[in-house]
Amino acid sequence: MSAEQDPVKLMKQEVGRAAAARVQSGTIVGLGTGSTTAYAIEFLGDRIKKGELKDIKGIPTSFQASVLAKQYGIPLTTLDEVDRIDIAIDGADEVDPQHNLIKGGGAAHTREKIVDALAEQFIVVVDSSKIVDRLGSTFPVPVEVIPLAMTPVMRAIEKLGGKPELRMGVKKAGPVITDQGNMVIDVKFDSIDNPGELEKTLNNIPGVLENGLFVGVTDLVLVGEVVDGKPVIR
Ligand code: ABF
Repeated sequence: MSAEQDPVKLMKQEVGRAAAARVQSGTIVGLGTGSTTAYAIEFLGDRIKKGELKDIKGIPTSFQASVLAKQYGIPLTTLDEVDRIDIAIDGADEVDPQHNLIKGGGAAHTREKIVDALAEQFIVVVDSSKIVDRLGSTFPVPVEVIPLAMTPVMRAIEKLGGKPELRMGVKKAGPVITDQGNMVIDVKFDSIDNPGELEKTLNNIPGVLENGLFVGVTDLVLVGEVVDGKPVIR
């Protein structure tokens, strides 16, 4: 099957397109990370090229997002230069019924949280495999840690009942290093009863920069699904 016919790829494209269609001219746009958001960035670029979207500026949540934005002709700005973000589009690893999220599978959750939480409207783009009844059921909680604090942070997390694992890169040749030069621990919890409390508790451990629980920041979730071989957005 060619990539163009791959229904999962088509569905992610459609979710990205639906999110990009919500962006208006003259706005500041948070540009998320991951394969679904990459399509949204591509479609924003298409709309700019066609002349239907004018005077937008992007704020990337990762090096990956800034590279894609440049590739697709989206002018970039920084948080120092703007006083607002109108809309942000970003992916997620899990979405619960309250639209709380686990993010950070791409190790970009620290910058993602800064940008997504500042946005007037934060749109999450996912496929239906990301929808869960309870956060933590399929995905561990990513925690970005300043390297010198790795051991004490791991011990503190174990005391909280989590099982921390240092995230390794391709072929396990070394740890994944974030855009900020830090490392990521993936933490499995038996059960996350109160995601908001856990988000704060983890961030309170000295040496933790940010964790991947995003509680109370989502405004809209666009979910893609493949039904009878065709992409459907809900
Ligand atoms: C980023 O990319 C995340 O925080 C999440 O980890 C991931 C989702 O990627 P994809 O859309 O490829 O599943 O948004």
